Formats: sequence, C-alpha cells, structure tokens
Amino acid sequence: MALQAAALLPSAFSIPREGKPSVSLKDSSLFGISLSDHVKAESSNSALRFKDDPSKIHGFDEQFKMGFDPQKESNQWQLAHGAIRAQTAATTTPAVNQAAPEGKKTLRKGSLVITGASSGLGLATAKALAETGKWHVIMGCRDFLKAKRAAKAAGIAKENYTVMHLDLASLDSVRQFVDNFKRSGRPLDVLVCNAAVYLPTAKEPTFTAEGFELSVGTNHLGHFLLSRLMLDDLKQSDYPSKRLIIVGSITGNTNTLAGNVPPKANLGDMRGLAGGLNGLNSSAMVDGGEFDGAKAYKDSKVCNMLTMQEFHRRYHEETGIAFASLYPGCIATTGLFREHIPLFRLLFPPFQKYITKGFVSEEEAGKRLAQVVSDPSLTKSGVYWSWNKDSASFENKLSEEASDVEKARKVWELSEKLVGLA
Ligand code: LMG
Ligand code: NDP
Ligand code: PMR
Repeated sequence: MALQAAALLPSAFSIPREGKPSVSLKDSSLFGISLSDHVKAESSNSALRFKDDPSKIHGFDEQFKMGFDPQKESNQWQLAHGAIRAQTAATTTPAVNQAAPEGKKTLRKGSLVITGASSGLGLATAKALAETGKWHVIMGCRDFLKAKRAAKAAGIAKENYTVMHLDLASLDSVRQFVDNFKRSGRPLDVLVCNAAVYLPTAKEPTFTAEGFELSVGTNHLGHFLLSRLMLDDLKQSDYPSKRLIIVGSITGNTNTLAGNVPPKANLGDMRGLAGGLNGLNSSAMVDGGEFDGAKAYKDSKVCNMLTMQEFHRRYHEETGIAFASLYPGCIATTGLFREHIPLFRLLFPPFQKYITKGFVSEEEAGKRLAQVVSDPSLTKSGVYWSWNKDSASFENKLSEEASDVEKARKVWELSEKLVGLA
C-alpha cells in the first residue's frame, strides 16, 4: 500500500494542461489559479474550475425477520392520517389537510425515500429532515439492523422514520423494495438517490447480483431502476413540491481541479456499458478500458448527473417533478473512504480542511441535502446545486461530459436495457 501511494504521488502533481508541467501545491497556486483567490472569489467547496473543455485542461423476508410489517406500518400511518386507501396505493392523501381549526390549511407531513441512510450524508439528511417534524423519512438500506441502530444513535424520533430493506447491488432487491413501498400505502413526495460505494484500492472488479461491476452497478444502475420504478409514485403525489434528487460529485466533473486528479472520469463511447460491465465478454468499465475502482466511482457519478438531466428533459414538463443533483461538499470523514488505505483516511480530512478548504461536516452536508429536498427556493429542475464558502446554495456548472445531451440519452437507453426496462 505504502509503495502504491509513493508510486502514485507524482501523478497528482503532473496533471497536464495545455502542455504545462506540474505545479506545486506549496504556493497555493494550482494550474496558474490561486487557491486563496479562488476561495475568496467563489466557492471553497466547489474547488477550482477549469474551462469546460477537458482537453484543454436483501429481500422482503428479511424485513419480516427484523420485525418490519409493512401492513401494520401502513395501517398505523393510515389511522394517524385518517386515510383509507387501497393497499396498492393508487391514490394519495391530499397534501393539504383542512382539519385545522378556523379553516387554516396545514401541509401534511412530506414522505421521502432516501437510499443509503445508514451512515454519512444519508443519515445526516434523514436526521435534519426528521427533526423538522415535517417529514417522514423512509430509509432504504441494505443492512436493516445497522440502519435502525444508526437512526436510534442519531436520535431520530421513532415516529419520523421507517427502515426498509434495499440492496442496490441487486435488481431483485430494488424491485422488492418498490413493491414493499407501494404496499405500505405511503405517498412518495421526494426520492433521494444517495447510496454509493467507492472501491479505490480494488485490483480486480467485483460484481452485483446481476453481474455488473459493483460501483456503476450500485451507484448508477440500482438507482436508475429505482427511480424509474418510483416515478409513478412521485407523479401520483399531490405534495406541492415533488422532487427526485441524485447525489453527484465534483470528482466526476473535469471542469474542476478535484475532477482532474487521476484517474479522471470518462465514459468514452460506453462500449463497456453496452456490453453489460461484466468483465467477461465485455470490460467492467463503462468506457471499455482496464478496471480502475476510483475511475469506476467517478464514472458512476457522471452517470448519476447525466441521468438527472435526462429525467428532467423527459419528465419535468409533463409531471412538474423537479429533478436535481448536487455536490454537497467534501465530507471527508464518511464511510465512503472505508476501502481506502489508512494513510489516505488519516490525511484526507486535514488536507481538505486546511489545504483545499473544501471540507464539510456530515451535519452541514446533511443540511445542504435537506435543503434540496425541502427548501421552497430550490424548486428549479435540471439543476446541479453546490454551496459557496458561506454555505449559500448556487446553481453550478457541470463539466462538458456531465452535461452532454447525447451521452445522457445513451446512458439512459443502455441502462434501461441492462435493468430490464427495454
Ligand atoms: C489514484 O491515485 C489511484 O490510482 C486510484 O487507485 C485511487 O486510489 C485514486 O482518487 C483515488 O487515486 C491518485 C492518488 C492516490 O494520489 C494522489 O492523489 C496523490 C496525492 C498525494 C498527495 C501528496 C501530498 C503531498 C503533500 C503536499 C502538500 C503540501 C503541503 C504543504 C503544506 C502546506 C501548508 C500550509 O493517493 C493515495 O492513495 C495516497 C495519498 C494520500 C494523500 C492524500 C492527501 C494528501 C495530503 C497531504 C497532506 C496533508 C497534510 C495535512 C495537513 C495539514 C495541515 C496543516
Ligand atoms: P457513506 O459510505 O457514509 O454512505 C453510503 C451509504 O450507501 C451507506 O449507508 C451504505 O450502506 C449505502 N450503500 C452502499 N452500498 C449499498 C447498496 N448496495 N445498497 C444500499 N445501500 C448501499 O458515504 P457518504 O455519505 O459519503 O456518501 C453518500 C453520497 O454522497 C454518495 O452518493 C457519494 O457519492 C456522495 N458524495 C460524497 C462525498 C464525500 O466527500 N463523502 C462527496 C461528494 C458526493 P452501509 O451503511 O450498509 O454501508
Ligand atoms: Mg480531492 C481543490 C479542491 C479539491 C476538492 C474540493 C476535492 C474534493 N479534492 C480537491 C483537490 C485534490 N484532491 C488534490 C489537489 C488532490 C491531490 C493531492 C486530491 C486528491 C484526492 C484523492 C486521492 N482527492 C480525492 C481522492 C480520493 O480518493 C477521493 C475521490 O476521488 O473519491 C472518488 C477524493 C475527493 N476529493 C474531493 C472529494 C469530494 C473527494 C471524494 C470523492 C467524491 O465523492 O467525489
């Protein structure tokens, strides 16, 4: 590992741009752009931006075992809300209850599904939303017990959340989750695709239940199927602001410094994705290249950001749903880096805190994602949100690849074949 790190060090400082050699971090000036100026001028969290041209620069059973009873939960929920509905939940409760005195209209609790809420950003977001008392959070998690414990430890009140089993690395599990959710009778007002895996030190690819490379399979394909299957539930919601949010990242955007740390995201002509990412008769990588775990993660984030935009183009006008992506800041302390070498896990947080100043705590990042879920001023669709150093949100610009309309269409079409929707 140490050897690997040592061998890799120089590459970080020789990211070629317009034929110029490497630049030292020491002078706080990277690629000719002053880090401190940039921080002042724009965003400590969105990092340095280049010109846009990169060339220039477990199933249902388990829930019963764990004591989850969708029927019971559904009944309780319906009782609490005075609603009697068919178990298939073809209809939803009106978003506005008129029961309040003096004819005052009160908004009912929003109902939100968030994946990967057992740690990090997902848990912090669940907590931030649950604490408002305005949301019931459905935590879609692969480890039911871990999620329950995490919610409890975070102090989320019992009546504000439900854990439901969801393993995004299995399309059967995704389908099962969606069935369970529909049976619960809850409305779906917001869906947040947050879960992810990052396998930077893997030498060989590993695979999902259906045989897709694990990072793109989980982060992109699992969420792609989930969002497609839950779109109808969102459409049926009568909540005033319906949203589908997919967590993106700066490292997938090659118009930033962070996105230029090798290996860089690049979907190429997507021949690997077309071949099913199985590492047998096709490459495990989207672009058809050699397996690289860090690149696969960054590629998966590009797929996430492209998917958000394709959803926007296909469904925003018709449904009124707001589709958004975001970069919540560098949350250097989360479980995302669990597979990285210990030296990295030690140095990464201080590096982000004191050198790039892109560091953000889990709590702060959770508040940011909670804003994208519920803030009345963040209703715009097709947007990639970021935050500046004062933690104010702004519409950020995606890299050329992550905003390529043709690539978005192609990712969509190839993905729907792989997950069995076309
Ligand atoms: C790829 O390599 C791998 O191929 C791939 O498998 C995957 O792991 C991928 O994106 C992940 O990385 C790239 C990567 C791997 O290498 C690098 O990015 C190199 C980073 C190396 C940085 C070296 C640091 C040297 C120091 C410079 C700073 C100078 C500062 C001066 C001081 C100033 C003062 C005010 O890399 C690794 O796997 C391991 C390397 C881990 C390093 C991570 C962060 C670096 C931190 C540097 C220093 C920190 C100090 C902190 C303290 C601060 C406080 C004041
Ligand atoms: P964590 O590892 O803390 O959280 C990831 C979550 O995803 C965990 O709850 C994990 O479950 C879950 N998960 C992983 N695989 C599956 C699966 N197969 N099925 C269901 N859930 C799964 O990382 P973060 O909180 O940092 O990451 C959250 C999101 O934020 C990701 O989309 C990431 O790409 C993004 N992001 C993170 C940044 C950062 O700096 N940390 C920066 C930019 C974006 P379990 O607890 O069981 O492991
Ligand atoms: Mg990065 C200048 C700002 C900046 C920001 C905001 C990030 C975010 N990173 C920055 C710069 C740098 N990083 C620089 C100059 C280096 C070379 C020293 C560097 C290195 C680095 C590594 C090795 N960074 C990393 C890694 C990872 O393994 C992380 C990764 O790429 O995961 C895919 C990562 C990250 N840097 C970030 C963010 C947000 C990550 C986490 C990953 C993500 O979710 O996108």
